[in-house]
Amino acid sequence: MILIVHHWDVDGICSAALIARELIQEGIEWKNCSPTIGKFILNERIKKKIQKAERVIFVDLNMPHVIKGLLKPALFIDHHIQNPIREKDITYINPIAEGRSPDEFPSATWVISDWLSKWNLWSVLGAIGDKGGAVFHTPAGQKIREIISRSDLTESEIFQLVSMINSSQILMDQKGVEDAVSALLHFTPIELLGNDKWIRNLEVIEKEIEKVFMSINPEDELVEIEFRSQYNIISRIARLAVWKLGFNGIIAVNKDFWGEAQLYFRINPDLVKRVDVHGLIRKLVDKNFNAGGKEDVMGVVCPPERIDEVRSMVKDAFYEK
Ligand SMILES: [Mn+2]
Repeated sequence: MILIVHHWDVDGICSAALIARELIQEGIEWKNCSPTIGKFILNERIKKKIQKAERVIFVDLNMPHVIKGLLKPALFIDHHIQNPIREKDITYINPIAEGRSPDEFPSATWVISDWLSKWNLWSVLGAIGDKGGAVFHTPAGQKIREIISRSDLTESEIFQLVSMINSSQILMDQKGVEDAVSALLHFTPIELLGNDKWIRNLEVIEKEIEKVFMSINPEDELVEIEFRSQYNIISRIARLAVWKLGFNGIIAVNKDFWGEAQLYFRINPDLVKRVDVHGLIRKLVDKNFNAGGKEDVMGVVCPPERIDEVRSMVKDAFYEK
């Protein structure tokens, strides 16, 4: 049996489906699983599954350390920036680590499709899942448009399907993530758009987000939102506030995400010259916070009692104090 271990996001799920379809065609028995949502380690459950497998295929998992001590043949396919893995019995496929441009390979699905010379809608779903609409303006954009135009779906239906496949991880539904691979294999894209469970998931997510937005003051330049949710909705909330509602900045805080606090800070892209988000991330990392992001967005996970310290540093950065 071959075990496919994949990321819990849309790219990971579609990458696993691309690999599984090849194995099915070869008549090879396979199973799939995903590490605990949000945790970049292999828990005991996965380690046991790996022990039982003859070979392992890791897809879209930015955790090259999993190879250490594996003791069986593996294929590691990724598109994250990494030092290339050179180890016995490990086949490593990552064009980005070999020096190719991340724009050419927006997702792990793209790497797999390129490697197999087989492209389909899953290749596109993974790329849009990872890069959003921006992927149309990359070197991969042309091919993505071609695949979409040959498919039965419109562009907006494809974005809808990406949200649907992504819904399980937002709701922290581990089994939902793992079952999604079989769903892709067994149903056509049109049928998937009618997947009852995913439709209900999206409704639950929308309701949770609406609840959070009820408390905001539309006059604020920097909107502050505080809530408690077991769902991983914080990045969607930050995007909605800036991209859809037009706020210049948002600080969103989930005070109790499975015992930890999450903070997301996003600014309007027009403000990236004024507000130094990279500098803020550096300051937080210097203080041992688990912070990461880009020029217009930043996320932190920390113990709840330290969240006010983060919040005041974010405000200082936004108001350039
Ligand atoms: Mn990916």
